[in-house]
Amino acid sequence: YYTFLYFIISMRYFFKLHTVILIPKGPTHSCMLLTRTPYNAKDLTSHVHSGHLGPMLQGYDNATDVIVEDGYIRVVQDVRGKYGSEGDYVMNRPLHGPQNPTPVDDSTDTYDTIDWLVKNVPESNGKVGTLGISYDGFEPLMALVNPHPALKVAVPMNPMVDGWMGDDWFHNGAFREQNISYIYEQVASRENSIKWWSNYHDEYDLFVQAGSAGELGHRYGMEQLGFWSKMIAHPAYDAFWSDQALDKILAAQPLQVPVMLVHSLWDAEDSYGALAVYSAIKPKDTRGDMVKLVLGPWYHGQEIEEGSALGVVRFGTDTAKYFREQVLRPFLAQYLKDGAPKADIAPVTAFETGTNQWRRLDRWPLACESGCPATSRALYLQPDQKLAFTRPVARAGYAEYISDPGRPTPYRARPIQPAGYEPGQTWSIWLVDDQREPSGRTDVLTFTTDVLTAPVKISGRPEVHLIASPSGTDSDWVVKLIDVYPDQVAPQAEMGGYQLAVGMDIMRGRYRESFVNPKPIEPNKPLPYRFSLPANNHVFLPGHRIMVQVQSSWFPLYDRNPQTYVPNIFFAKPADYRKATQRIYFSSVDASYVALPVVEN
Ligand code: PG9
Repeated sequence: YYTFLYFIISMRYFFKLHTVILIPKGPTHSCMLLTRTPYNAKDLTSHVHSGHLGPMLQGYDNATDVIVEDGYIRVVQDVRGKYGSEGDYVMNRPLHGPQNPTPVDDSTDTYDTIDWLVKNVPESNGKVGTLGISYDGFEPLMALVNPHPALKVAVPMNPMVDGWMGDDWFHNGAFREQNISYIYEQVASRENSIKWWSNYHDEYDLFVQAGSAGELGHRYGMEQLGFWSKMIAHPAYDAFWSDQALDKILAAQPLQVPVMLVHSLWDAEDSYGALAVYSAIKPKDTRGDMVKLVLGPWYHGQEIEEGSALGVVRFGTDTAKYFREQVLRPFLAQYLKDGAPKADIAPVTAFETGTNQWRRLDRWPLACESGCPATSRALYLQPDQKLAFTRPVARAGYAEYISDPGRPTPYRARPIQPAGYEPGQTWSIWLVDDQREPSGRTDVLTFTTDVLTAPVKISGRPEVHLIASPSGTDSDWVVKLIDVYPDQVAPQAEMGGYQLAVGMDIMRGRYRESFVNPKPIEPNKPLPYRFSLPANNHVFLPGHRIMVQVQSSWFPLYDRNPQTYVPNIFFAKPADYRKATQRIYFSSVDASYVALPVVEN
């Protein structure tokens, strides 16, 4: 049974933040687990009206089994400007500084909240941990800037870290336009009461009919929304974005609070953030026990749900339950529960897909990721749609396809659902859609190895090295690394021939030389394009094949590149959108390849 308390906690400068505090009845001297959220604290803590915390906490952000069974005091707070909290709302409010001239941000609000909690919740033992997923994972990272002394541990899960580079708003400069509805609802009203609407069942049609993403926003009056206006004014990676990049911010901060970063290997929303922060702060962990990393075979946030499968991909055990009980629970207890033992947790706890084993690693990545010596196995595109670990020998070779912005390549089978979590929506698992759907398209190139006779184990971020030429003056390049199952998979027939993407990403060609200063592309000239794919901890098993797909649109998750250079694609005009002939080169002179972070046994 729990006491249900609502509090309005006064922040500096007299704003009050609505805070729900659930305290175990009976003797306590418990530690407090804090989540700060823009997604309605009341909703997150009153799932069902009962005196039992478990049912109340079901859902987003709550590792309910750990919270309830370990008797934590659960604190969930609306961030400034959302739902019950006063003040103005700013999406991922930047730290006080060039992007936020006000004296408050989520770091100061968290500090003030913790200060109030330890002074006003006598049932607590004075220790506070913070955890959260996604936007709520951004908050524990903000708390690490000038942390309150009572903050003893932080668990950012699938955190939003760099919205332009690889999290929710862009990937390498290509705009994730299906998130436009999220921006609309999240920013237009305090309680998300103004709902996005569309008269298209297939989101593909909604976005094609509108033209540019900026035009669509205009039709919905989104210039009234501060965040949207800033976003469309900053299409490149200028200071507006780089000043907010939390990996860069935390790289410049002292490491004062133990952190467990949690990453999902098939995260359709924030595939960049956790590992970027890990790379930034791990070097500061001189003791070697302050920064932990977990990589699970999950979709975005699946670590607090059921984890024995991800779509059709089965793992044999409930990987999420294992994480919560064997990793998260002892880690939190070590820092929050008086007298708890040191947790026996490896620096990196990583699930190895393919072999379906948890691995205790001493570092991440296991293999070289970028600018590697020959040990990083280059998988070369070859003539005749082949792929091999040997460099092409022919002095000339390329394949080409027509990229037509009027008929952009769908990122999944149509009708395209909204990118959301409403009943029936499968957005969360689209990364494991069968890639046979696109592999048969004439606007998608496919390259495949022979059947593997030995396992190929990769652990890190593969790096794409394309030599490519568009016939236009701008272009997007999408590359997918795919595990092709054998034609017959006895225990699971539906996996026969399945093309499972283990990593996919996009690069907007105008940024090939600089993310800050975009440039037109010289048409029909073979040029290099280099970008990383999301991280893998995967074994391509014998009997499988490895596939690489290449295409030039990924729609409507990403807005269309008009394929003619314009100053700002958000304002591209209909006449700017033109077909182009795309060439991918694979010769001894111009060799395209994917550098795999191979772990040699
Ligand atoms: N990272 C999630 C999200 C943010 C922005 C747009 C769409 C999704 C989330 O916080 O849930």
